[in-house]
Amino acid sequence: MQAHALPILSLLALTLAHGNITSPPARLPGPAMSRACGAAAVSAVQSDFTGPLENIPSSSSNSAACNIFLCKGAQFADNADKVQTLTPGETVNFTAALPIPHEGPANVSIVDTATNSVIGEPLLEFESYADEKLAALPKNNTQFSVTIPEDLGGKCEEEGECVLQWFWFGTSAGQTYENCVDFVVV
Ligand SMILES: *[C@@H]1O[C@H](CO)[C@@H](O)[C@H](O)[C@H]1NC(C)=O
Ligand SMILES: *[C@@H]1O[C@H](CO)[C@@H](O)[C@H](O)[C@H]1NC(C)=O
Ligand SMILES: *[C@@H]1O[C@H](CO)[C@@H](O)[C@H](O)[C@H]1NC(C)=O
Ligand SMILES: *[C@@H]1O[C@H](CO)[C@@H](O)[C@H](O)[C@H]1NC(C)=O
Ligand SMILES: [Cu+2]
Repeated sequence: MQAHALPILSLLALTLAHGNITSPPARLPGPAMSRACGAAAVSAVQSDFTGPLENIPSSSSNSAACNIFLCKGAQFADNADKVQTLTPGETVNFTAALPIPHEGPANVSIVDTATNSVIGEPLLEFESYADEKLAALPKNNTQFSVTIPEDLGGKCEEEGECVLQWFWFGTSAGQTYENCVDFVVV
């Protein structure tokens, strides 16, 4: 019995994939997230990088340092090597993987990480994203681009201040997905 438990769990982990951003490089968990959110939260993300926020144990925690609903709990300190340098008006191409789609709304926005607030309007919005009832997903679900606004009001000039956050909510699944790309404008 015992001997079989591990392979079965591994198989489940492989089949429970849902979706994530694969380019540009998005924030991943690391030691700073472990300190802020706990090692169990990091393990949960690492067990399936495409899993929803609801699978991360500290999503109900009130720890001030950890907000799973901002960048999936991933911290700038663990990702300082991934900052994209962008210019106003620049187009940024994204690729996403959606191994298990769940229909619902999605968007990409610039988020001020200090306040977890959206700067300006969403850069891209899907009323209906990742619709598993379609024979094939539209290409724009996994390959899309956003344009950096001309005027960010002086924000997003310091590393860690702003992220491009991909957000997707699978309505019937009740599952939320987020990934954040750190960037600065020059
Ligand atoms: C996305 O998922 C892939 C496959 O599990 C993983 O290699 C990659 O690190 C993940 N990226 C993010 C930002 O979650
Ligand atoms: C972004 O995608 C567009 C359309 O597919 C392509 O023409 C453009 O070269 C891409 N830009 C970069 C920087 O890869
Ligand atoms: C993105 O979509 C979600 C789900 O509809 C919504 O809660 C959120 O407010 C949207 N973000 C923005 C910036 O509109
Ligand atoms: C994505 O593509 C579909 C199918 O072509 C289209 O109906 C939809 O408006 C597009 N969505 C966005 C946000 O570009
Ligand atoms: Cu899912």
